[in-house]
This record gives sequence, C-alpha cells and structure tokens, in this order.
Amino acid sequence: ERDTSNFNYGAYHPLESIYAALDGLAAEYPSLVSKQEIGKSYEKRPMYILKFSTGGTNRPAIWLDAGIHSREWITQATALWTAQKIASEYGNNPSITSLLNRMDIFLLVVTNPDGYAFTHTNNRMWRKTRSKNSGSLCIGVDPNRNWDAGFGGPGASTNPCSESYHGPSANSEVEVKNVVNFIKSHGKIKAFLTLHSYSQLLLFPFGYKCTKPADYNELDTVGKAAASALASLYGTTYKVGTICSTIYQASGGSIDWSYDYGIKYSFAFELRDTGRYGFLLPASQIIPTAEETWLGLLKIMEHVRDN
Ligand code: ING
Ligand code: ZN
Repeated sequence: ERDTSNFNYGAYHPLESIYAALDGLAAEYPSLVSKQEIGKSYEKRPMYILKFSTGGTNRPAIWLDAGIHSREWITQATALWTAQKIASEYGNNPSITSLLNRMDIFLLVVTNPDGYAFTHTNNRMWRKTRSKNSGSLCIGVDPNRNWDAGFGGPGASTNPCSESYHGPSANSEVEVKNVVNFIKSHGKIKAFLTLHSYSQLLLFPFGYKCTKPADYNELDTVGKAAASALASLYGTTYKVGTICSTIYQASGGSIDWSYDYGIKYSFAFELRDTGRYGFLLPASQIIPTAEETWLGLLKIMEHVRDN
C-alpha cells in the first residue's frame, strides 16, 4: 500500500505487503521515520529496518526485532502495528515523545524474510532460515540458536534436520550476521528487544547457562513492571524470568549475545497465546495483542530512557 491509512493492521500479510507498508510509513512520517537496508537474506531478499529519529547524531538507541522464527506471525504483525503506533504517538504521547527526543528506535519487522515467504507459499509451520546444509538434504538453521553466546551448547541440536539446529558456526546465517554487524557498527544500542510467540512470557538472560545475570534484580523488576502494564489492558498474564528458569536451557539465542555484548536491557517477549491456537493465532487477536504488548514495551523503553 502506498498510504498507511489504507493498510489493514488487523490482518496477516505477505512479505511484499509488509515491505510496502514500511515504505508507506516512511512516506507518511518523513521527519521521523526512515527505511534502511541492513543486508540481504540467504535467498537475497532485502532486510529493512525502520529508524525512528527526531535528529541528533549517533544518539543512544533501542533495538526491536520480530519474526526471527518465520511461523510466529503474530510477531511481525505486532511489530508493524508498533511502527505505526510509534509514528502516530510522537508529539501526542508524552512518554514516547520524551524518549524520541533523546533516543532513536530501530525496528526490524521481518528478521527471517526467506522463512516468512516460505510460510506463505509452502509450509505455514516453517521456523528456520532457508539455507542449504552441506551433507544433508534438510534445509535451514534455527536463527535463534546461531548467535555467538554459548554457541553449540545445551538446548540446540547438531542435527541439520532438527527445528533447533544451531548451524555450522556462530553467525553462519547471514540474517543473524546482518543484525550483529548493525548492532556493532551502531555502537550505542541500550536495549535489545525481540518478539517471539507463543507462551506469554517475558524472558531475560541467560538461556545458554542457568546462572543469574549480574543485573538479575533490575531486569526482573523491570520485567515484572512491564508484564503488569501489559496485563492492565485485557488481563493477559505473562510469566517473567530468565530463559533457563522459565522455559528451557537454549544456547545461541539473540538476547544472550546482546547481553554479553554489553546491552543490559535484553528481553525476549513470547506473545499470545498459551497454546489454544499457538502459532495460528486468529487475526482478530492481532490488534489486542499489539495494544497490550505496546504497554509492556513502553515500560521497558521508559526505564531505558531514565537509566
Ligand atoms: N521460543 C524461543 C526459542 O528460540 C527463547 C525461546 C527465547 C530461547 C530467547 C532463547 C532465547 O526457542 C520460541 N517460541 O521460539
Ligand atoms: Zn521463536
């Protein structure tokens, strides 16, 4: 769509429509929103981030990504709604306005574009990338086991046919490498937030080991405040805790890498639901999910702004 006012945020869309919506947002809010390519996927699709910035030079920034696992459609839909929300709330909502007067926000709506395209054309349940594995007929690597944080350890598979295959080496997946390169070259990312589904959890490090991070108390307090804000809208309950203590040990995950890299505010949201529909969350739940998630995201972003 050319004009975001014609875009239906309450529906699931193919990649091309999402990409057109990114252009629509940049066109509708040219003084706040710009689109930037951070590289190409394995199958050479562009990976686009939206930058929300009111000016300044190399301001501290917040990173938010979605769709690293392609079948988790509520995450790309929520991220796109969030883009529209940030753009339309600047100048109206004092909280996001003060944040954007000091910091930038970077939003990657479709972290795994090849997988996302594949979920529309071939297999709705595809999770991994679409890269070829040498010596195997099975395709793809789990991009959330491919980061350089306890790579190859417990909670990842050495089997290329597994849904949690970690890949031949850390950052072997170009989609992961493109994000790592961006974060490193930016140099002032203060929060790394990532959206998954489903289970209604708000997770923080670590996953590759079961020890508490140095910032456990602060992350747990901020996480609980975010979950409480999220629940205030529709009563959706989230559990908050470390990856290892809340779900399972999982190595090579993005927020463990970002935390160990020095980005203290590293969180993963597992959005709705708790399993009734799972990855096939009805489109009627997109806007309610995005609305409640926004309250949680805003709590974390306010804390980052003020600390
Ligand atoms: N869950 C995540 C997964 O990759 C996770 C949980 C989050 C693990 C953060 C490690 C780090 O398994 C889903 N649903 O993908
Ligand atoms: Zn996931």
